Amino acid sequence: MAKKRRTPQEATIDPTAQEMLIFAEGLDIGTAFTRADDMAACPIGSDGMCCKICSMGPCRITKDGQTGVCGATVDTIQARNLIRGISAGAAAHSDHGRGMAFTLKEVANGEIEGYVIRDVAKLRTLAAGYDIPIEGRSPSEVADDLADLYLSQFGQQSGVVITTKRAPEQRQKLWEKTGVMPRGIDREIVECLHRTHIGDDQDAEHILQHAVRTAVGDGWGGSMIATDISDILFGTPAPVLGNANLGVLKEDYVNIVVHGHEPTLSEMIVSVTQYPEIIEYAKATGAEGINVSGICCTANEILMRQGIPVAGNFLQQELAILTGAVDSMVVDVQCIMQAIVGIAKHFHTEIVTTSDKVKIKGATHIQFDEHHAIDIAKQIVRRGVDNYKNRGEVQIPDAVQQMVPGFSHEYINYALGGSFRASLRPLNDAIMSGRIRGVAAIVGCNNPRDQHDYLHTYITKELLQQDVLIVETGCSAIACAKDGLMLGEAGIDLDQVGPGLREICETGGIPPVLHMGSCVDNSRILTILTQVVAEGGLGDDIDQIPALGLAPEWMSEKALSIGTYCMASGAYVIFGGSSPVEGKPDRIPESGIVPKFISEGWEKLYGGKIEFMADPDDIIKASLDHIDKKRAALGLPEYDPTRFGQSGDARMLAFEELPLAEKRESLYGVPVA
Ligand code: SF4
Ligand code: MSK
Repeated sequence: MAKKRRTPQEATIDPTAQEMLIFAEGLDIGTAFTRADDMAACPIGSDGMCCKICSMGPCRITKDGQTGVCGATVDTIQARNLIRGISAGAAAHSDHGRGMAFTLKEVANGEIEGYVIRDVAKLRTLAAGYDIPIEGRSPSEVADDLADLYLSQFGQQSGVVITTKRAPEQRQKLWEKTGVMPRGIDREIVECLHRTHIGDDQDAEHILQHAVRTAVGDGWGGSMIATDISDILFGTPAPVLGNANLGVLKEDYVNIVVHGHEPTLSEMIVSVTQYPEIIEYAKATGAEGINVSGICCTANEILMRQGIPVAGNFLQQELAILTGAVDSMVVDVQCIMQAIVGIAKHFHTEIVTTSDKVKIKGATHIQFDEHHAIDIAKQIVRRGVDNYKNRGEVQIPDAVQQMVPGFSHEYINYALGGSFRASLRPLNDAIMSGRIRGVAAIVGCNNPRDQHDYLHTYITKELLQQDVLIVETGCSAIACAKDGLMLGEAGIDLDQVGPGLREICETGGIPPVLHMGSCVDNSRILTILTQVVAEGGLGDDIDQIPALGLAPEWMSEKALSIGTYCMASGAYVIFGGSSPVEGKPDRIPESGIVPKFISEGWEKLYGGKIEFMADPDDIIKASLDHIDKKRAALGLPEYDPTRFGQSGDARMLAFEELPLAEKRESLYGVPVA
C-alpha cells in the first residue's frame, strides 16, 4: 500500500517550494517529493544487506547466520556496498578535478578561447609549494607545469598523491602508518572495484581501510585540485552580494538556469550574456534582457565568484521548471534528476545537456568543448532566447533572500587578520577563549525523504545560539542562504547567535554562517583546519580541534566520500537520516560490525568517526558534547556564554539607549547635570 503523501508544508519548509508543490498538485505533476512518498524503500537494501555483485545473487540477508550464495557474510556485503558508494563519490569529484586540470593545461598553452589565468598570486603560491620554479617565469609557464603535476596525480601508480603534503605533518604520518596514503587518485578508485568483485576482498575492516585511502585521494587530491584550478582560472572567491531562491527568476527576462557542478561552461555562459550583441538578440524578442541563475553547485561556483543568483538547491530543480519561466536549463554533471526532462514537457523549457559524460533521453545535447567555449556558450544562450517566445503563463514565487557568499580560506585569513597580517590567529584565540565554542562544517545535499531544508536550518540555528561558528558548502549553504543566515545582520542578532560569536561577527564584519563554496570546496575546509593547526594553540593535528562535520540531509555517494575523508582527517562526522549500512544488529548481530567499525574502529585509528542519526536534537547534543570534549582535552576553559557579549557595537547600542543623564554618568563616572 502506498504511503500517505505529505502536505507541501510537511515536505518543505521553504515557502517558495511549498507554493510550487501546490501548483504541481493542481496540475497533477509529480515531483521528487511525491515520488519519495510513493516509493517504499527496500528495507534490506537500505540496511546495506543486499548483494548483487554477481549473478548467483542477488543475495538478501534476512536471518542471523545467513550468508550469500558464495558464503559472503553480512559485514562483507555491507562493507562492499559502502566502499562502492564511496568510490563512486570519489570518482565524480576527482573526474571534475581532472577536467579542470586539462582546462588549465590548455589555457597555459593558449589552445582554448575565453579563459584566462585570473589569480596569478594563487598559481604562484601553489606552484612554489610543490617546488615548481616561479621566479622570472610567465604565469603560462608556471601553469603548464602545475597542470602537468596535477594531471599526473590521477594516473600515478606508486608514491604519494602530492597534494596530501598539504595536510598537517602528524596526519600524513598517521596515514603512512595506517597504510591509507593514496598512491594515485584513479588507482585507488579502480582498486575499490577490483576488491569488491566476486571472490576478492572479504574482510570488512580490510575493505573499509581501502575506502579510507580512496576518500583521502578525493578530498586531499581530486577535490582539492578542482578547487585550486577553479580559483586560478576564475578567481579566488571573496565576499559578494548575492540573491537566493526561486524569486530570482525574472518574468520579463530570458531565464537561463545552469545546473550541475562544473564552472567551465557556466562561467562562459555568464560571460557571453554580457555581450552587447547577445543582449540585443534577447531584446529583439521582446525580453528585457537575459537573466542567468543557478541550481546546486554550478550555482555555488558562479555565485561566489560573480554574484550570479541561486534559484535553489537540489530539490528545487524541478520546481524552477514548474514556474514556467525557465527558457533553458543547461546541465553539466552530477545531481541532475532525469525527471526534469519529463517536467519540462509540460512547459516550454528546453533541457540542454552539455557534457560528454551526461546525456538524458529527451534532452537536447549540445556538446561543450573548451576549444570553442565562447561559440558554444553563445549557441546555447541564443537557443534559450529563441525559446522565450514559446512561454505560457508563469508563476514565479515572490521570494528572494540576499546573502553574502565567497568565504574562501584566503579571504577568511584576510577578514580575520587584515591585509598586512592575514592570519587565523583571531579565530584560534576566539576558540581558545571560548568566545567561539567550536566550529561545525554543515554540508551536503537535500533528500526528499526529509523535510526539505529543515535539518540544515534547524541544526545551524541551534548551534549558532551555542556560539558555534558554522561554515557551509553545497546545498546546505543554499538552504541557509535562503533562510537569511548569510548576512552580516544575522551575526549581530542575539536572537540568532550566542554572545561570544556575536562579538566575532561584529568585529570581523562576517555572517555567522560562512558560505565556502561547492561540494569540491569541502577541500577549503580541510585547508582551514590545517591552518588552524599550524597557527598553534589548538593541538598539533585536526582531530584535536573542537570542530566537526555534519551532513544532515545527505543523499549522494559524493557525501559518503566527503564524510570519509573528513573522518580520515580527524573529524567527527554525523550524517542525518538513515545509514546505508544500518543493518539489523538486534536480530542479526553480525550486521552491527560495520556500523561499529566506522564509528569506534575508525576513531581508534584516525581520531575521527562516522555516525548516522535520525533525530536532529540527538545530532545537536552529540555535536556540542564532542566540541566540549575536545575543549576539555586541550585544557581550554569550559564554555561559558555569560563571559561574553559586552564589547563593541553591543555596548555602543546599549549606551545609545540610555537616558542622557545616565549616558553622562557612564562617560564621566560621576552624576553630571
Ligand atoms: Fe551473492 Fe556472493 Fe554473488 Fe554477492 S557475490 S550476489 S553475496 S553470491
Ligand atoms: S549539489 S552532491 S545535492 S550538496 Fe553539490 Fe547538492 Fe549534494 Fe549535489
